Amino acid sequence: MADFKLTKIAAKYKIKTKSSLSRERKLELYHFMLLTRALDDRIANLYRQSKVFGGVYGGRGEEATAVGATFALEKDDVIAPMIRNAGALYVKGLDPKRFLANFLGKVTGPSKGKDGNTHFGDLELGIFAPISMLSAMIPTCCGAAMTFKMRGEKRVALTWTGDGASSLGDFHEGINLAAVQNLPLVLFIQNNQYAYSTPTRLNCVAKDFVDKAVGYGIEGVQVDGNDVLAVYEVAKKAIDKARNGGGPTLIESITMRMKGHAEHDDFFYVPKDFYNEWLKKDPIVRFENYLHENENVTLDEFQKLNDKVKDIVDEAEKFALESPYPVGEDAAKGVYAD
Ligand SMILES: Cc1ncc(C[n+]2csc(CCOP(=O)(O)OP(=O)(O)O)c2C)c(N)n1
Repeated sequence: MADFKLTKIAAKYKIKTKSSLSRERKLELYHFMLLTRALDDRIANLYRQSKVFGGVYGGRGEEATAVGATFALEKDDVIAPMIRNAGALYVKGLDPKRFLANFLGKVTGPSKGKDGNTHFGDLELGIFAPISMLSAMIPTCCGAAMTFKMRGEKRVALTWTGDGASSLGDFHEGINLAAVQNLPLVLFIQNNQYAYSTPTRLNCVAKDFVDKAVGYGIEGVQVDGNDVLAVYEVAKKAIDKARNGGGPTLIESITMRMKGHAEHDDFFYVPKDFYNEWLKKDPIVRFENYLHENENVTLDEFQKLNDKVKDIVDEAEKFALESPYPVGEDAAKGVYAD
């Protein structure tokens, strides 16, 4: 079915970033952003059918920040994603089937049906499971980065924190430790304009979140978080620097959470005009315009890429729905080291 339509955008929203990536790699970026959004939407539907255990925290509008950053990593690098960064998991190689199965509490999910939502990891893929306490993954990543440094391994740890979470103690302790130890850490502040219902102006009086880097004597960079190529390029630079002994970088990625904090939150506190302005900067639509105009991606090609994602999501949903729930006897297994 040919239903793909290119939404034209105003000149001021067009992506003008110079990119070192090939056409093929750019199409991979597009694939991962589409996949992230399609899975987010599917999970939200399953939530409304009462098939999901726990809450559903999506990343609509923030796909470029997670996907662009992770795309710049090497296989042996590690990430600690937060609730808005599902796209990072797919880039790292997590099978969407396992992701959906986890939400449905099935044994085939990474936490084997013992935890709902996004609190899972996969150490073989280099993914640390999120600790629910906001910003706690920063010191955790410092630990990994320090290990890499002590072993003389050229590996990097990358994590994200929210604008709200950048006011917490672990953020400051973690960034300071990374700075004084010159650790191979890349830290994103994902400024999505809100911490639950609290707008950024009620959270921090610094003009820009990136200014927090100055206080710790490390490099800080600000990036348009809805331009996937820009996110990739700044991440790549920071990652290369970290890998070669140059120490940590703080990157503020400016984006917008285009839904409520979670599916139960109807978002009433976000002014309509503000939301509508961000809608024009949708990272997927902007990238589609870029690909069409700069890489000659045809509507037919877009259609095929969208169909492919739909097939992956349909298959993942079928797999998750058909997978069994865990049995009672297994409740205590895997809780501690066997
Ligand atoms: C230490 C701590 N306090 C409160 C919470 C509850 N909580 C979870 S997400 C959230 C909002 C976080 O906002 P932000 O850091 O800006 O990230 P965003 O949700 O916008 O991505 C809160 C208050 C928590 N998980 N940990």
